[in-house]
Amino acid sequence: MEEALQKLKAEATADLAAITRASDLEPFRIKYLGRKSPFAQLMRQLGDAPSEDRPRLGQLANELKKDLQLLFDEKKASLVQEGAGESSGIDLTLPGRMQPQGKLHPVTQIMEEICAIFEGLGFTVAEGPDIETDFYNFEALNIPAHHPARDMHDTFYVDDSILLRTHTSPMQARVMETKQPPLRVISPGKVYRCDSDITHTPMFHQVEGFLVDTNVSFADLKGVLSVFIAKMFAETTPIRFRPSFFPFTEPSAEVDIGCVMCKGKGCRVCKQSGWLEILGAGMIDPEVFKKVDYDPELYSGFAFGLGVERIAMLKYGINDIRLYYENDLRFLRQF
Ligand code: 2NL
Repeated sequence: MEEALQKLKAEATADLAAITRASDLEPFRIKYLGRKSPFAQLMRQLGDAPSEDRPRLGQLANELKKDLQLLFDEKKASLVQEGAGESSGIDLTLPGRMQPQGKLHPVTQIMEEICAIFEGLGFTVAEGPDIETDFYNFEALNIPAHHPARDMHDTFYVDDSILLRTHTSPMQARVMETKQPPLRVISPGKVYRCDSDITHTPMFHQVEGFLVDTNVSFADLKGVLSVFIAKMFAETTPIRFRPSFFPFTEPSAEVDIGCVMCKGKGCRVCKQSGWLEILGAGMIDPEVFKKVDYDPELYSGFAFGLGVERIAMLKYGINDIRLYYENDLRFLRQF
C-alpha cells in the first residue's frame, strides 16, 4: 500500500509537470484528486490494512493528498499568470485591434477657428439657448410683429411666443440686457429655418458678434472685419463693402471677398462676378439699444453675422451644403 501511494505520487507529479495548458488542469484534478481517483480507492482500502499500520498509512495518504493539492494550486496559478489559460477567453498572442480615430466635424473646426480669431481681438464667447422667445429673436432686434423681415426667416414656431432661434443675435440681446458697455462678444451656435435645398439646410451654424462702447465708428467695423478676413483666408484677400439693409443695423453692409476659386476672374461659384458674399454687418440701430436700456446718445456699436457652413464651403471648395449632414465618412474624413 505504501508503495502504491509513492508510485501514485511520482506519477501525478510527472503528469502535472507536463501540463502546459489551463484546459488540461481540470482533467488532471478529476483523475488524481476526484472521488473516483486511484487515490480515493487507496483511501477506501485503508480500512483493510493491519490496524498497527493504519495510523502511519493514513498520515502518509493525507500528506500525499495535501502535497498534490498544493502542487496543483501552484501550477494553476502559474498558468493563469503566464496568460496561457484559454479558459480566461483571452488570447494574448492575437494582434491588437486598430482603434479608429475620430475627428471634429468640418463645421465645428471652422467655427472654432472663427471664434479663436475673434478671441484674439478681445471678444468673449457667449452661447445661448436654441429655443428662444419671440421677444429676443425678433422684438429686441427691432423686428416687430408683422414686419416683412419675419417672412424671410421661415421660422419654426413651438407656440405663439416660443420658437427655434433663426439667428444667434437673440443671445447678444440677452448679453446687452444684463451687461453694461464696453462689450465685445461673439455668439456661435445652431440656428433653424424652415428651408431645404442645395444651398439651405433647416439647421445651420452662425457666428454673430458685436462691439459696443463710446465713439465706435464704421471704421472700427471695417478694421475688425478686415483683420478677421485676412486671418481666415489670406492676408492679401480683396474685400469690399456693399450697402445693404438689416432691421437691427443702420447703416448696414454686406461684405464680399475676392472669389477664392477664380481669384476674381469670374467663375460658376461667384456667378462670374469675381466676388463672394461672406458676411453681413452694420452699426447697431438705436432702436435695439433702446430695447436693452442703453442710451443711444452715449453708446454706439457695430454688429456682424456670418454663416459657418458657407465659410467652410468657400474655404474647402464644397459645392453642396447637404454634404455636411449626410454623415458620409468618405466626405467627413477629408477634413
Ligand atoms: C447676415 C447678417 C447680421 C447682425 C447680424 C446683430 C446683433 C445685434 C444687433 C445688431 Cl445684437 N445686429 N447681428 C448684424 C448685422 C448683420 O447678419 O447676413 N448673417 C448671416
